[in-house]
Amino acid sequence: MLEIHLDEHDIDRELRADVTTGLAADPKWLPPKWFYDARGSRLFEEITRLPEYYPTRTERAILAGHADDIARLTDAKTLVELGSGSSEKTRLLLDALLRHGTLGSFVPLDVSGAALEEAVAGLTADYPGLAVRGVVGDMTRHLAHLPDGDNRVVAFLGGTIGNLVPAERAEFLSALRAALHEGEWLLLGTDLVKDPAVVVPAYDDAAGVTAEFNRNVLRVINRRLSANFDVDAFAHVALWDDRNEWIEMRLRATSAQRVTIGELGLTVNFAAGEELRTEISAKFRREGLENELGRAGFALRHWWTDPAGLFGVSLIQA
Ligand code: AVJ
Repeated sequence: MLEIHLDEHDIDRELRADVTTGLAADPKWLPPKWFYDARGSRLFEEITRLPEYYPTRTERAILAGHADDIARLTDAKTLVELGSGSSEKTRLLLDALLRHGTLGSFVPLDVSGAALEEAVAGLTADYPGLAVRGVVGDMTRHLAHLPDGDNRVVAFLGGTIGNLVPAERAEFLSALRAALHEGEWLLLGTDLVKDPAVVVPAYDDAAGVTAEFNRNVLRVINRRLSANFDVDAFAHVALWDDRNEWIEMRLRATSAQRVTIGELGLTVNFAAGEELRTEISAKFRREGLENELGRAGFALRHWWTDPAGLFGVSLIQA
């Protein structure tokens, strides 16, 4: 079952607004959510299997080690997953929560109706007795539409919270806190600050998959807005911003480019060497995260990492 708070028309309007604003800005930027059409989602899946990209497998191992703790500590009746995508790691949690005996429903929320439909169908077949209800929505805007219940656990995994800049994060956490009752839970995955020699290759892999993923945003704009970006004239850039402690992905025009965006009646010029920012992926420290959570009215109750301290999973209470 799918509940839709966001349709193709809303998404189209949002894309037009983002492209209009971002390409007129100096420096130019585009929000990372536009990477994920069918091809972009496939490329991201491929990234998660790269030797350099540690976050996915590390988070999975942490969850595998603590899923039973999470079940025991929360007594979750409803599991909500934000940005669920393929819901693969979710199964670890569902299995543990069902073993524990409290779970009755699962609510994945994602912007992609197609991905969600597939996930819901698979989960409904594999978990008879579990009520699975997909919500098509934007996790930064549709938190108020989460189904009510008690003992809800909201999972936001993968480190995706790092795609938000600090002000957006504060706004997101406050909105989520407002949508929860006191005592309910947030299960949050955060990539951690570490040696740039480890983190940079995760965003600039030897096989060039991340470069293709990055350039995919230009293909999305070409297709959806009748634009004519010469995709191969943009080089992938991944750099560590030491002050902000985030990875920044950019696309650098390797020569001067004039791009027309047919649907917007817009022409955009890039100087040779000009960069377009396509993603930030912030890395966290426990203390900083605890402070941010506190300001939003949350308390960090449990903190789990892998032995090398690459990735953090925290269990947070409203
Ligand atoms: C899915 C947002 C967690 O920031 O690591 C992977 C996306 N970007 N490689 C991340 C991504 C480049 C990923 N998140």
